[in-house]
Amino acid sequence: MIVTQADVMVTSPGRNFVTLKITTDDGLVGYGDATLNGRELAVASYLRDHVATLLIGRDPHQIEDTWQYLYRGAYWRRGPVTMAAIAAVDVALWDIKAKAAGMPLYQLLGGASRTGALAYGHASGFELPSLFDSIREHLELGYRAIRIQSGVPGLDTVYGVAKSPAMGERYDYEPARRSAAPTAEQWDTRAYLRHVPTVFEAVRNEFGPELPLLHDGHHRMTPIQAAKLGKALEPYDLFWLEDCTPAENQEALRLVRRHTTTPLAIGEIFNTAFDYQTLITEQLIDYVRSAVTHTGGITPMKKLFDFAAMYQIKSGIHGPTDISPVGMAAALHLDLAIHNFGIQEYMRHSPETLEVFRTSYTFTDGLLHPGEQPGLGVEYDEDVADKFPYDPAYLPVNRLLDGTVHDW
Ligand code: EZ4
Ligand code: CO
Repeated sequence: MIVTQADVMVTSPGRNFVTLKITTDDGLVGYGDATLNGRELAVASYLRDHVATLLIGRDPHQIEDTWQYLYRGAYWRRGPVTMAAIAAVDVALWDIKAKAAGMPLYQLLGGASRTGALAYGHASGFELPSLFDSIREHLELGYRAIRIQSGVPGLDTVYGVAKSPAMGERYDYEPARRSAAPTAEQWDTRAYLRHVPTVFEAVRNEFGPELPLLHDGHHRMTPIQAAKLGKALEPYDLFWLEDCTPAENQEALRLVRRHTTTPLAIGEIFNTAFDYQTLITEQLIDYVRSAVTHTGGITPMKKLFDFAAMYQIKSGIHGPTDISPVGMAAALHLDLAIHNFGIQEYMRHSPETLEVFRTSYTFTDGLLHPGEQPGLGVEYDEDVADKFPYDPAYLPVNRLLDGTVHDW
């Protein structure tokens, strides 16, 4: 079998997605997600202009060799654009291999280690009543674990919080906004640190001690601020505190870890195992947050999780709606197969997105399952996709109240 065609497809059913389609002379087709929110066309160009022709004539079964060829062969290693492009190729080849084997992909990764993958959803509200409503909605949908993001007194816009959920706005479809330039959000870390523990106290009082609760700090704290928050949240028994600091400085986590037993999750903006080296070997985190789509695909993610397992660190694969259903399916096959699964983020895609991407994964009683279709189990409808042309969208930027740009 050889690769005969590699097409890069961009569609925008409510938000932008980049998908690689690899076709073989046997007529098998594999899909890979190459979506990098807010910088989509850079990955599309990387694939179209620099990778597609290299794939033609290759044996699609040689996944490891193709991965190394693209990673080492580029000479310029790592980085989100390169690693998203390589991920798309890797996942598309795994899709083809599993289809050729007539098995769902998880079978090729070692088979199922569990009946389903525990998912967490995103509840949010500017005030406690709307936050409580959002939590109840998620419980009704079957979620057994919930991320909590709340407004902060004095701030008009806050990461992770739907502005008008009563108007039917779901935070899930955000935050890439369709505008010629990024929108601006505000931030005040001290106000946030004063407020968040009161929110978790109220949520625990209302919903009891059992429900696993998560929170995303979104890279906004210094190490000592993160340590303080982790400590303040200990009475509320979080499942994890995510991205408490901008963790490209891995050493920062030593200070946080010294001060708190709140479990820590990091890595949605990382793109290789090297980004985790200190964090894993020094056991500074509890959950690896990488997305399959942004970390080079299934091949390196399996290695990364096996490495993490030696230190009792678990998975918490990134699953926002800017990961396409193809990237989501790839995550679910890994979730089912690896031993050190922790939790899977699941925000649910919009109906328009699910018209383009026909998925066979399921969400039942709070657990996700990739389904039993051969391959990834996702089909891409090109006719529907063509109805939704690319539409530029940016993530917001964040400014402190005095105008200083802060981490978003
Ligand atoms: O803001 O993927 O934990 N989830 C997140 C996400 C990120 C988006 C950015 O594109 O932090 O919602
Ligand atoms: Co996050």
